Amino acid sequence: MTTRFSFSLLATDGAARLGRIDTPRGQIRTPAFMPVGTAATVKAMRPESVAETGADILLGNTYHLMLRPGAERIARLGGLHRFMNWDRPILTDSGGFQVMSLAELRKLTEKGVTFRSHIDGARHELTPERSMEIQRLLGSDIVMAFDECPALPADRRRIEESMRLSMRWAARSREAFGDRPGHALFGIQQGGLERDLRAESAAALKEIGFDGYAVGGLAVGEGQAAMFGVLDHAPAMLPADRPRYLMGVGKPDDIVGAVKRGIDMMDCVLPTRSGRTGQAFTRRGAVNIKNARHQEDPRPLDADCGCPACRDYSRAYLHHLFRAGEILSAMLLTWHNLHYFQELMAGMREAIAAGRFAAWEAEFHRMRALGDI
Ligand code: PRF
Ligand code: ZN
Repeated sequence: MTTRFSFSLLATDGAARLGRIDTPRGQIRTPAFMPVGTAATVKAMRPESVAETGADILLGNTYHLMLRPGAERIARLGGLHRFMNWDRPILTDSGGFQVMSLAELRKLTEKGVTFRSHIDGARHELTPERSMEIQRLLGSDIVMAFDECPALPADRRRIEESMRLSMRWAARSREAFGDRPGHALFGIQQGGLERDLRAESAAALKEIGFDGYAVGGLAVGEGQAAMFGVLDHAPAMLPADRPRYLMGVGKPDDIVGAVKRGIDMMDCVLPTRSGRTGQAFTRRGAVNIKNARHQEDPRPLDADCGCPACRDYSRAYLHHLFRAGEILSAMLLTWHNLHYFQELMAGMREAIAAGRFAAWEAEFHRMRALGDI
């Protein structure tokens, strides 16, 4: 192994951070946005196209891959990178969050969680130990600790008990992960909107010791103001010399607000899922391509975007493809959205490097206020 996993903090501007993660599979420029490749594919995109949008790292899911096609099968086929033909870093989520949102007949105990598959109803069990084993079989570069995340609103008692269970699971995750040079294990802070529980969780994770730290348990129904309220203090509770990852976030303005508050990594299905439902993100806000106002518009989606959808096609054509239910519609809009999210990250990285984040953010909000074309 030539490179071990390491994080370098290159510049700061207020709480915003510019950094670089080095892994044996390549560098991750931070702040980073990770496209979601749930089922060993970023839906509607070939992996080389995902790389062309500027992504350094993808997210994969323990839950989906253990059910189909199975972690042992992927391992026999050479691991997830080879299976899906993506040779750059992959971060995998640990499964607990997806079990709670997708699986049926869930049963939570100290040991872990048992559930029935949402695909065929088969019984399965996930524990911290099994989650670490699955993520190792997949060949994940950044492994997430096994946690539990209650939906909000929830009462304080429930948040507190769940957070403490997640911290015991974090210690078991650390133990089961062992020492794997070149691979990283991230702990996940929980604690809902409660500042003292967030602090208790951060202290527990730091005591165990991780290669990076995620802020979990947000974007689960609390709204942006409450989420930013937590992000005003939670990132600073985590070690400054490790990457900080905000899980499952978010819309462009959520991402900008999170980076402003000291977050280095994020993931979300929004650019890919929206690409399949006709929603495109541009500097002037969201555009719904199925709207009749686009049906004879010869202009591109965004004249300043260099992606294939904007470079080679009109709004009228994209509208037609969507209305006709054509597969190319999902392909082009997903490409555009991923390109937009990566440009957003690149813009923030440049602004932090130049010490101009506040001005960049003002311009970001000014453009959105103008509205579409
Ligand atoms: N934990 C894990 N995955 C997650 C979350 C979490 O809290 C969230 C919350 N936004 C998204 N994905 N393991
Ligand atoms: Zn575009």
